[in-house]
Amino acid sequence: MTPAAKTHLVKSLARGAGFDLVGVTCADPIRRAAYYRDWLDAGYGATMQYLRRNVRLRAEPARLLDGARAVICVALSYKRSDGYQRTIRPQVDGTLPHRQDAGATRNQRTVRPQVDGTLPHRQDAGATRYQRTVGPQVDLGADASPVRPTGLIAQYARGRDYHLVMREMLATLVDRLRGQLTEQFEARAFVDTGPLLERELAAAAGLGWFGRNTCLLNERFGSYLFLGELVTTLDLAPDTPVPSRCGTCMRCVEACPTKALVRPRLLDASRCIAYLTIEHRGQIPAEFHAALGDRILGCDACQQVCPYNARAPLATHPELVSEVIPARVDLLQLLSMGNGAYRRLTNNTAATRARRNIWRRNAAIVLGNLARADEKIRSTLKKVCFDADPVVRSAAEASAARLETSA
Ligand code: B12
Ligand code: SF4
Ligand code: SF4
Repeated sequence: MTPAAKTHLVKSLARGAGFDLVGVTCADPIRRAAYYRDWLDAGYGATMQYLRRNVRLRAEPARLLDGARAVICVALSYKRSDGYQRTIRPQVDGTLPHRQDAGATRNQRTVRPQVDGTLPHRQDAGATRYQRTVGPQVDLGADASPVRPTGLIAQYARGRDYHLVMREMLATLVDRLRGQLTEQFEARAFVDTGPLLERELAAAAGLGWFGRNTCLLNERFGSYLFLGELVTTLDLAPDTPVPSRCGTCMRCVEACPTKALVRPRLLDASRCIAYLTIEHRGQIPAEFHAALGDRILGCDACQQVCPYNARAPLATHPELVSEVIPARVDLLQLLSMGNGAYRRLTNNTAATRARRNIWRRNAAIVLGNLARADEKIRSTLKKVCFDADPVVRSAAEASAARLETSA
């Protein structure tokens, strides 16, 4: 069978296995790997030490499998009905955002890219940093009573764990390929956890382009896409990358609540709410508390405003769209949750990445953002000021103090 015919078969089987997008790139060394190293050296990877491991493997996917020739890249949509908002969610209590908050939606077109193509150092990036002191006030939930405040969970974490779902789908794809091809081949599957530059590979395979929020963005499916790969010994015909179609749009950069997008396509993870609420294990610096708003785990702000996500169809994979974790979770319950409740809440979801006390830390911070806090909330927070976990304790202390000053 010719490489073109095999590639055709791979694509039709991948679609049959349920993937929304599939493309092929060769397993050659990655051209822009130096960008990744510079990004880490500039400090944008924050405390994510695992990104520093296997840097060479990330740059050379062929090292992941003897005789590797191609990488089959797949994507699966996880877009939910709250995947698009023209502007970042209005405050439900009817108050206007503080002036500092309004700054979050200001046009950043004046942030000049560095013409020499080098990355600004984190300290330099501070020049464009956003000094937020007062943040959005937390939605008490449309149907919730004022004493049951809730916090928001990012879309990617709500369904069944995409690592499990997509690895199973990739295994099905390999089985079907073995059933149809007479030649022997090897294939190794990756979804998120392997030492690969997944966006880079997906872009090379023509699945989409890098949005200004750094996400891989497809013209039809938008950016709520999980990525996965099969590194394989099969000889396949590579696809061609697609050009960027962001045009003059800057909505994602403008919408970022913490100005983590230092400039288009450059993310300072140490400022990103997804990093702060999931990956970061210590105390969240006070300068970000208000900007968290009501976000408990992850952040979708820079995707929610993307016009391509307005048009994209809703995800159809039943396990990814299932609400294993609801969109909004009761903050007081989170704060008091024990190990059993934590397991019941997060089992089989990608949200297990954040341990129980990380969830509790985040809930404590979000409670401090409440526009109105009754006595129950204040007394619960005060109790948590004596928590055994120093990080949870300090988050509760900061929030109790904020509620005191806003009373
Ligand atoms: C570390 C990590 C994070 C970090 C850092 C994110 C980041 N932007 O780097 C944090 C914790 C902040 C994070 C957050 C999220 N993540 Co994450 N994350 C990863 C992980 C494990 C590594 C990414 C990485 O290497 N970053 C380092 C930077 C330098 O690399 P990069 O962003 O891939 O950039 C490459 C290209 O963008 C390109 N490039 C960058 N700039 C420029 C500029 C020009 C001019 C050009 C031409 C190219 C170019 O070169 C880079 C190096 O190859 C990947 C899985 C993987 N192994 O790839 C998932 C991954 C990127 N994350 C994913 C998701 C879903 C998220 C969240 C949406 C989750 C959430 N809702 O909270 C957010 C999105 C935040 C955002 N705006 O990016 C998906 C993204 C899918 C997609 N459509 O892009 C991935 C691919 C996991 C998966 N398998 O699906 N994540
Ligand atoms: S995920 Fe949130 S904090 Fe991170 S870059 Fe996007 S909007 Fe900013
Ligand atoms: S919001 Fe605009 S700039 Fe950002 S990724 Fe979408 S199209 Fe590109």
